[in-house]
Amino acid sequence: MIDNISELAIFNGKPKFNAQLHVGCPNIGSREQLFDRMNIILDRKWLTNYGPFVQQLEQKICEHLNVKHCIAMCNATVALEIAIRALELKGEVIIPSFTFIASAHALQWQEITPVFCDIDPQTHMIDPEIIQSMITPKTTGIMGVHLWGRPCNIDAIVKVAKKNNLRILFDAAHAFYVSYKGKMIGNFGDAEVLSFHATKFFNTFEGGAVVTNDDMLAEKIRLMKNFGFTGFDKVIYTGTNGKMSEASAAMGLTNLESIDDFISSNYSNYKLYQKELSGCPGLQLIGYNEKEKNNFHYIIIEIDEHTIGINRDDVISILHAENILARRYFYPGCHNMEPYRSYNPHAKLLLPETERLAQKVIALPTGISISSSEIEIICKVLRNVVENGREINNLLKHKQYSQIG
Ligand code: T4K
Repeated sequence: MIDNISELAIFNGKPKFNAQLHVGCPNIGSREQLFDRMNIILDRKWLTNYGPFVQQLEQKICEHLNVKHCIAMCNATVALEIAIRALELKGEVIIPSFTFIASAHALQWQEITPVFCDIDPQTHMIDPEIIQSMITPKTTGIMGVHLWGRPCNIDAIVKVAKKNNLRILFDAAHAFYVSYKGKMIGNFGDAEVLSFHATKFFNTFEGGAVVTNDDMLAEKIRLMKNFGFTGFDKVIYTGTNGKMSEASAAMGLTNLESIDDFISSNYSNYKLYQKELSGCPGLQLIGYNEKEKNNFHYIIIEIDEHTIGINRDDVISILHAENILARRYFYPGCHNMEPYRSYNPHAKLLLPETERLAQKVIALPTGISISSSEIEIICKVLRNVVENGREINNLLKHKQYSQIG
């Protein structure tokens, strides 16, 4: 066995890291500021129900995104559900299958059928050219997903929506602090939904928000996230509990103060990955459009099994053995998960690009807690895999055989 290969932990070498490196390790701002705010919350004994910190956070997000309304919520899944209901979506809504399951479930939860549309393999996002062919008399809307902190092809989606009189909701869970043609995400479609989950670029522990420039829609969403109350004892809509707590808002206000640091760490991580992985045949790092604002929070590579000689899942196993907990987001695609798989077992026939991409993608660790030297080591392992893919593949097969034997 050549030296580089025998070094790999999957062949009983020593793992490159003692502690696990996660994709989605939270970005956390000043602890002091957070603890000060937590003390203020405890002193004023106002813990939730649209408290002062939630109001401040909403205002600051509006300023950052230059959008009229921000309605903070307990998470993005509930924010999606409420936005869907407020927009009166019904019947069928067209969405990509290549997304986190929450995008589809937020519709299905309300008995709306998510109709899965294939993606553009270049952008990984919904292909607007295909949307038209998925529209039926039952279609009421399109939900685009700004995947990996990159905006989807908004202009083309707006065009097809206008032509067919459909509403547009964007799942912008990944796209806080990102721009499209110079305008911040948050200003497009009828509404956009942000996620502030722990694993996101900007977190409030758990959290999310609907952002919109539509006054009436914002008012309706605000009522719906608070059970439909308009005042003491008066309820005018079916509502739910989508409220963000003061503790989450305290985390949000604190993290907002460090947002430039988060971006600059993510940016240098991205540039380092780009440098270290350049010229690796069969391994492609997905780039950012640096003319726009980006949060640089997603380091996404595609593995071409035929060039490297080893498949994506084996690459993941090799990385995991080194304690690099890379993820194969968003495998296997929503259409291959329940209940969607049972509802439409043949959906994959219309989703060839989604099927292909779901076998190729790997998300790598980034964020403020990862160091340059750690990134260099991750890339060294990946280069080793690329250079020796076929040999490693043979050895892995041999290992599997001998284990079975
Ligand atoms: N739309 C899209 C496109 C989304 O990606 C998401 C969420 C949503 C909608 C819904 O947003 P929320 O309702 O969640 O606000 C994670 C997150 O839980 C989920 O928020 C996120 N997308 C998704 C992409 O990733 P899992 O099932 O992969 O989580 P888990 O527990 O495996 O954690 C991911 C990694 O992060 C692990 O390697 C561990 C690490 N981690 C996680 C947590 C919670 C930490 O290091 N610290 C932590 O506190 O879904």
